Amino acid sequence: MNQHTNPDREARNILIANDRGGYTIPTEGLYPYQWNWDSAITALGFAQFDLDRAWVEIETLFTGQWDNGMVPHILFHQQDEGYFPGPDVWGCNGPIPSSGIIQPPIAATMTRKIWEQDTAFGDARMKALFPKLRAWHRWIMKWRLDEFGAVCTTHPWEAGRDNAPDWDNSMARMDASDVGEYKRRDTSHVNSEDRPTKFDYDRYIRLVQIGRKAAWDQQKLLSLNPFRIADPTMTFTTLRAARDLLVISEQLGLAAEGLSTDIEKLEAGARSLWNEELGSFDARDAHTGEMSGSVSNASYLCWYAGVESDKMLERLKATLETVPYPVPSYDPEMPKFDARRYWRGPTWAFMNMMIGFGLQDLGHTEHANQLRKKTGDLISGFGFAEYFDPITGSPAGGKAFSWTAAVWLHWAG
Ligand code: 9WN
Repeated sequence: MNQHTNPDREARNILIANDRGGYTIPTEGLYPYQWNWDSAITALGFAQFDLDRAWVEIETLFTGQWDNGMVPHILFHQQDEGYFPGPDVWGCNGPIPSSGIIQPPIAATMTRKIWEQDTAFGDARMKALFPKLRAWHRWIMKWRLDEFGAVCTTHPWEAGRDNAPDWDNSMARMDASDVGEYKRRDTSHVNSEDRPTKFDYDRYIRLVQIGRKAAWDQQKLLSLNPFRIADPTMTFTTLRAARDLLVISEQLGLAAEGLSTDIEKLEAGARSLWNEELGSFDARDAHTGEMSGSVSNASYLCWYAGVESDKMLERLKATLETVPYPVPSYDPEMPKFDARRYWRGPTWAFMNMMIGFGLQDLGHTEHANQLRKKTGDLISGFGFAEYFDPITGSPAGGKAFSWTAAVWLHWAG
């Protein structure tokens, strides 16, 4: 462990160094573009010392919004050979070169927090953003709901938890034999043992090829895309976004037709992800109906969505007591747990913050504080890493990471 003596300054400096003028890259080298949910978290960090810059982060993200309302998961503001797959592989036609999928819609929630903090200019900037946030929400409600009202991810990158065990069975059913040659860049920046495997990458790229061939036509992809999974990340974040959009619209006197109905549908969808046998919220393959049997850190986002669960609270208590650096992205008791390999075990500070927001909102203050303190100790002890080994705390992945810095500034520090 290497104590960081002035983490406040370090965190601010990371955001400033990763700022590319209007948008922030997650980390130098590994991720040289603007990522959707990273930016929403990063904006919260900027809000602690530069409110205007916080707004700009979100406003820049929405300059990449497609005409149909979709907000891409990556905006390729400029070309960079250090990342694969780049804009030429995705083949999209939005206002800014981009990927063709989304990420969990947390922008409405984080923007609400910035708006509440900005008593001087917040209302005007929120009024300008609101129709865009609303349009993205409409797009998700139109294209991503399953028959129960849960929200589906159509690519492992879409849920933002690339190689989570939640997708294993669905990925194993996919044929990627005709993916062709390609060159990964991620493993030239960080340890390949900590990254998704080739088996996974072949399927990530194959899914991009399928989307591109369909010109990202969502109607066609409903039947063409072999990967469609109702998942706790997408469902809980969309439900929370709908609740926040409703509150914003009420306070600013903006039209909100449909939002209350959306909330009802999404609440039913969220409940449908409860796996009684597992005793946890879980993912479900929308093509087969099969549950994944995964307890992930996304399972604990229920409170973030305003969904109470005594059983998840019991589970969280046990996790806080037994795992040295919680919350692991996959339950250490389960056979597929891997303390280093990306979303198959490691702890992610920004997920902890979102779990903490939910706990606090639903009155579980003691647990929220415990989680905040443990996350703070992790960052001040091991630095601003992309993610951490939940057993030893050792840092992994990219260094000087924007969302870890933002978590420190906004919540954990
Ligand atoms: C693909 C940027 C992103 C995060 C994701 C994380 C990782 C990308 C990758 O990095 O995904 O989107 O190439 O591995 O899984 O959550 O937004 O930090």
